[in-house]
Amino acid sequence: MRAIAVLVAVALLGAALADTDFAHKQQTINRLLLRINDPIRSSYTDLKEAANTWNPRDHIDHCKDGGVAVTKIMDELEEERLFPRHHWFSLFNERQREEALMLIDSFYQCRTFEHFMKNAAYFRERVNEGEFVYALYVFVTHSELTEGVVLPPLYEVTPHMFTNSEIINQAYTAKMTQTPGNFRMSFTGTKKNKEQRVAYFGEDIGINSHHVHWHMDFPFWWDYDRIDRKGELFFWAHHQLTARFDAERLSNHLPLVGELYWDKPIKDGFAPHTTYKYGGDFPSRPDNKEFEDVEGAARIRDLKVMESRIRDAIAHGYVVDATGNVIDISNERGIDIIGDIIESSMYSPNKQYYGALHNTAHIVLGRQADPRGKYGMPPGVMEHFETATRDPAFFRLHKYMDNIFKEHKDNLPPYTREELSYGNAKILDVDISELSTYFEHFEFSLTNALDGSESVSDVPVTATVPRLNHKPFTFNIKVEAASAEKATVRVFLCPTHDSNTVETDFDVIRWRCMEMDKFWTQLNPGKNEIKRKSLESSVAIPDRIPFAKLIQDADQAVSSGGSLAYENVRGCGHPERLLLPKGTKNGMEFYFFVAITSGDDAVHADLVDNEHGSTHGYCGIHGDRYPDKKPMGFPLDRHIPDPRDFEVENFFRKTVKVYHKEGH
Ligand code: CUO
Repeated sequence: MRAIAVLVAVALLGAALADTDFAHKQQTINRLLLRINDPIRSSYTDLKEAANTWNPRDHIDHCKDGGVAVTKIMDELEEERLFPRHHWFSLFNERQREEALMLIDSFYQCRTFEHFMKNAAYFRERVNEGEFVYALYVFVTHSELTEGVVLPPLYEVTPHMFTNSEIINQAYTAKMTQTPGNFRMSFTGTKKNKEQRVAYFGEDIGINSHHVHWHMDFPFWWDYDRIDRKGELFFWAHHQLTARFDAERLSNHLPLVGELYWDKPIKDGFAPHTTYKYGGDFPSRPDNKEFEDVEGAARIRDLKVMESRIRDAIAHGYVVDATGNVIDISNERGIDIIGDIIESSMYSPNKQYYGALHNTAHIVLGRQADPRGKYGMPPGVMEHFETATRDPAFFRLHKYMDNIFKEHKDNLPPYTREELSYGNAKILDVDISELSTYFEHFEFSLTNALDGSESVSDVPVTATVPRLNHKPFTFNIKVEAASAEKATVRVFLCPTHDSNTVETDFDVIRWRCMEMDKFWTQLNPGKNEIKRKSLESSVAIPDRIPFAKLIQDADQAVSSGGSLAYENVRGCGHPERLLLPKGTKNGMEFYFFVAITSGDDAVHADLVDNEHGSTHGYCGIHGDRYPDKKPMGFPLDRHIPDPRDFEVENFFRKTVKVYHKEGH
């Protein structure tokens, strides 16, 4: 996570800017996303003109596919078959997803940014806002035409999805009375609800942003090209979310999250206190709700069948593809296939047979308030990636799937001592600076939640949310090496106790470990000190750049003829400030576990000097292969029948405490 945004403003004296230089692209994306529910501002002349006078049908000769994709969506639009504007959008709604994908397809066929920009301006004013935002985010994330463009924080583009109805109501009042306002958001629930103690994690806007971006980097519907180890990343990113949630629970004296059972009531209810911009409140669910079939989506018994087919495949050690071929999964690549199957993604070898357990479960959980559609309720929080983690049932669902993945991992042979040892490195000690967490306040803009008018100026309206952070920390690994070699360093933090404060054995604990960092380093003969900062972690990203700052940077660069560049800004990445789980007053105990193995584990030759965007832990390297040849979670991903096998000189484990400081 080393490099943050770097703004370079170099005056290009007298040089006329091509309209597709980077600053112009950034400005265009900003403008397309500003006030998404309102028409494009008339002062944005290029875009406004395109929205009014450009007809995508007249320019199909510039499309890579001769206009097939754009014609398809234009036909649907003109025949009024598309969802209207001012209506909610959920990616899990099949028809809405189809429409969003048509839009993405049409963007993809543009050869130039200029062409894309005009088509985008045209559709922005005509298609459903949610579909447009989703399509634009996915396109900008993946397209070469928009390489380097930074997407504004989604919590400032569609604040309704990230904040409470109470705050939104206050914001509307502020706007109506033209009074600037800053409103304090509190987490949902009351002290009577124990789950409320960890709401700061599930409702954290950084976690929600990471999660929604993860699913934009790795969409389940993606079939443009092959994304490396996408199924395994689905397992790993969500396994880690679950492990991190569990650590937060332990720190708050709650038991580990229990898995969901289709035959048992959903223990925890949930009142989201969240409102759609259009479409009313998100539905609530009472405690102990029994699962019901969801009309038009799924029957509970079908979900059980999918689960048992997947468990059977794991027990057999193979899956059967759509044409009847047997695919061996009893190896380290098996997890990737099982990830594709469980989600399911387009890479699933047999969706017909194994179904889409995860995606269907999200819909089923999202609809339990109105399973027969009697009340015309909008989708639940589980039907949007940006809101799903708010519901405690999210973690129950993911624990349930995580246990299926674990079943597969536990069937694989444990790593042998030979596979774990690396003769060139002996870890002597690891020095770790103080580990402490605290709550702080964070302010973000709600301006885009409100209806605007070009004639009335905006009043500043913001929300302030409490959020967890930690003191920056460093660790220093002291290693003795025999020869000069490149090495792989993996660092994990694992809770040593469960909620009964009973120390459990390492084979149990390993599945609860949180990846802190992974990097490559050069070892020299003799004693080495490998120093690393929390800020450098390869699982995390820094705070997102505020929308207002992105607008200011781009406008300034365009008007001054300067250039603009941001380095290493990815939407996908665990928030750095949540790298450590919340500590306790007297210190919560963890193992700090370090494993050094050979540098041959590196997929790319330059990883010692180049971290390739530096959030590869949970998000891979964008557009490239995952950097580590070993399975994600190595060496803790497999069963450890004999703890002595882990006592190799290249591994090191130390007990540390994480403190929490109140009133920081
Ligand atoms: Cu991310 Cu269930 O996969 O939400």
